[in-house]
Parts: sequence; structure tokens; C-alpha cells
Amino acid sequence: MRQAGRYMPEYQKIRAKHDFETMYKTPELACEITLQPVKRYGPDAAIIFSDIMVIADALGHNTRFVDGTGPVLDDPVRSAAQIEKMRPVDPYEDIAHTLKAITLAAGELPDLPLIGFAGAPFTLAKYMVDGKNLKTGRYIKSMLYDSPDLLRILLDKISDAVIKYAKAQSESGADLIQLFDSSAAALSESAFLEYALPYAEKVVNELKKAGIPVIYFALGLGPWLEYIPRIDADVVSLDWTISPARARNSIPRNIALQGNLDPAALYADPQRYEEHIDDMIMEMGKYKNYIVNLGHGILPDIPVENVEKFVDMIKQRSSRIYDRMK
Ligand code: 1CP
Repeated sequence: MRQAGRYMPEYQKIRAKHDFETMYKTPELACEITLQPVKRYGPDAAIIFSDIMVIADALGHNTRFVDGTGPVLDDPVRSAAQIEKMRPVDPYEDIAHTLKAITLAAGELPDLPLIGFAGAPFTLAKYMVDGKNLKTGRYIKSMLYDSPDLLRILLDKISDAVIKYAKAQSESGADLIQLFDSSAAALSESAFLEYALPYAEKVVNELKKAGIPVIYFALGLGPWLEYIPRIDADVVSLDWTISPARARNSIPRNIALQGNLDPAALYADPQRYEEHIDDMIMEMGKYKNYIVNLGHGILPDIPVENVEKFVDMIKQRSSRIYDRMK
């Protein structure tokens, strides 16, 4: 959840010298940035430093990262001709930089699980068609309602690329894959069931067949919690809009949970809401298969000391809480 990023002084030091694109496209820099939060916090896993938009690049639609806006495509996907032109992705050719960074980081972290990641197909399609994060979904929605068959072809091509890329990450040294479905909440329930869920399901099934463990991150998908287990993920990562109790009661106990502290809580000193954190651990971790995390990425102006205090608190309290629960 953006363990690395703008709130970390050591990240800012590198960022002052390079733009974001150079940082994730240079394997040595991406490896160094991956290690930064590991050195600072001693977490139980590391996540490779990259971005979900590498798939758009690989499919021929270059992404620029604009300060204050995020990813922007100069050539958004709006026509059948553009989709027809997309050739199958070869991750070792098209996304070699991140695969190399994974191999380097895995070599540096022999004892720590390394998380590779990808955007879920609908989330990627939304960025690629809208051209940036448009709240209204102006272009993806008109494609969905005007030419649903075209959107299905695009989603198939993206799914194929995501599957190949995720497998290549695993082959390059990633121990598991987190699939970020960050924009599916923009859909109606029926559109979610038609254009987001089946494609995420397909990606996860293919990865599971290859023996790769998967975390599915469901941002804003609380209203559709009952559908999420259809995606055969090992772990479901939830945002803070769902109470820990409802999360654990809605997701079968064989699926582990990850989450779900509101990242904005970290503007305050975690000692002020210790009890809230205890409740989260007790409810989400009722059947033990639980990974403490935030509900979404750390915001750029969060004080780094508060993140440190949060991690220390979790390390101290979680085993004690589990002992009490026995
Ligand atoms: O320094 C900078 O200006 C770059 C900021 C930044 C960073 C640090 C971006 C641009 N991406 C990243 C890294 C990143 N992105 C990671 C690396 C792992 C880590 O550091 O912990 C990961 C996992 C992502 C994933 C990502 N990128 C998602 C899915 C997760 C989520 O936030 O929902 C999405 C939607 C993106 C798009 C993106 N890239 C960058 C930004 C600022 C955004 C989001 C913009 C928006 O809200 O639309």
C-alpha cells in the first residue's frame, strides 16, 4: 500500500534527482526504492516498486506521470482500430525493467516474501480509455454502454497481458501477486458482474493454476462483498469503509483478510486510537489468517513517524492479542 512513496524522505531524495518514470524503469533504482521501507520498518513482506500502468505501455499506450494528476495517456484507447492494433504482450521484452528489478530485489531479500503486482483488467481499462483518473468515467462508460463488445475485446487483451506479466513476475522472483482492482467501484452492480468480476476471476484462476498465491485488492467494493469469494484469491484486501466484523463475517474463513485501516488515520498519532487497532486485529484476525495493512495507499503528506509508530504498535500488540484470544 505505497510503502514506498512521497511521504518517505529517502524516497524524496531519489525523486529529487529523477522523475517517477526513470525511477521505475531503472532496475537498480527500483530495487533500491523497494528496499527503503524494508530497512525503515522491518515489515513481513516487500512490494516491488513499479506501477500498474506498465501494462498500458506494453500494449502500446505510453503513460506519463503528472504531478498532482497521476497517470496520463496521450493516446487513450477510444476506437476499434486502436484495440485491433494491440499485439500480445511479451513481458520479458516489453516490461523487462520491472522483471529485472524483481530479480535484483529478490536477491537482496532472500528471507522476505516479495510481492509482485498488476492492475485488475477493468481498472486498467478505465485508465486506458479515460486517459487519466476521470471520476465520471466519461469515456469508459460510453464504451461500455455504446459498444460493450469492443470493451470485452479490450478486457480480453488486457487480461491476457496481465496473466503473462504476473507469471513472468513470479518466474523473476516474486513470491506472490497482488491484483489491484482500484476502479471497479465506478461500475453499477450489473456492470461490475459483467465487466470487472469475471476478468479478475480469470486472471486469478490462471495464476492459481500456475501455483502462484494471489491477493485481490477490492477498493470500494463493500456493497458487493458477497461476490468477492467468486474470485479464488488466497487473500482479500479491503478498504476502511467495511467494518472488520462485517468483513470477517462476509468472507469465508479459508480466505485470509488484509487491511483495513483508513490511511488518513495516520495523520494522527496511532497511540490515540490503539483500541481501534486492537478491535481491527481481533475482528479481522478472528481465524488468524489475517495481514494487518492499510485500506489503501499511504497519502503523500502523512508524517513518516506515525507510520513507524503504527508498524511498531502492530508488532507489539498483535501477538499479545492473539495470545489473549486463545
Ligand atoms: O513520486 C511520484 O510522484 C510517484 C507517485 C507514485 C508511486 C510512488 C505513483 C504514480 N505510483 C507509485 C508506486 C506504486 N503504484 C506502487 C509501488 C509499491 C509501493 O510503493 O508500495 C504500487 C503498488 C502502485 C499501484 C497503483 N498505481 C495503483 C493501484 C493501487 C491504488 O492506489 O489503488 C494505481 C491506481 C496506480 C496509478 C497511479 N500511479 C501513480 C499515482 C499517483 C497513481 C494513482 C493516481 C490516481 O488516484 O488515479
